[in-house]
Amino acid sequence: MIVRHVNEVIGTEHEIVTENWTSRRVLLAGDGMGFSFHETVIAPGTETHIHYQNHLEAVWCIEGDGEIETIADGEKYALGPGVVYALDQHDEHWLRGGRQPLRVICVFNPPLTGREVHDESGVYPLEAAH
Ligand code: 9YT
Repeated sequence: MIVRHVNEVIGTEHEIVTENWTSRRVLLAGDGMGFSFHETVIAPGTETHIHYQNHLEAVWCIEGDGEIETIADGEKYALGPGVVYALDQHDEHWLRGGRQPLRVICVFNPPLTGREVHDESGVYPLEAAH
C-alpha cells in the first residue's frame, strides 16, 4: 500500500509551479495505479488554455472559485466547492481563476510521469522525461 502526505511532494520535483497554477503530483505513472492523482491550485485572475489531446482528466473542485469555458461551443461553467468536471472528449478549454485560489483534485489517465507542463497548444506530451 502507498500512503503519502501532500507535504512530502511540496518543494520536490513533483511539485510543478507555473505563473497560473501549482500542481502537487502525489501519485504518478511510476506508482503503477494506471492514473495519476494531483492537488492543483489555480491562481486568482489567471487564464490558461488547456487541450489534453493525449489524456483524460477529471477534476473535483474543493475550495475557491473560477470558471471553465469549452472552446468548441463557448459554454461557461462556474467552478466552486463540489463541482466535478470530466474532460471525456479531450475538450479544449479555458481555465480561469476567480477571486480566491481555486483548489482542485485531479486524476489523469494515462498517468503523468511527473514533470509535464502545457506546451503552446495547451497539451501535455504523452510521455515526458523525468
Ligand atoms: C485543472 C487543470 O487541469 N489544471 C492544470 C494543471 C493540471 N491539473 C496538473 O498538471 O495537475
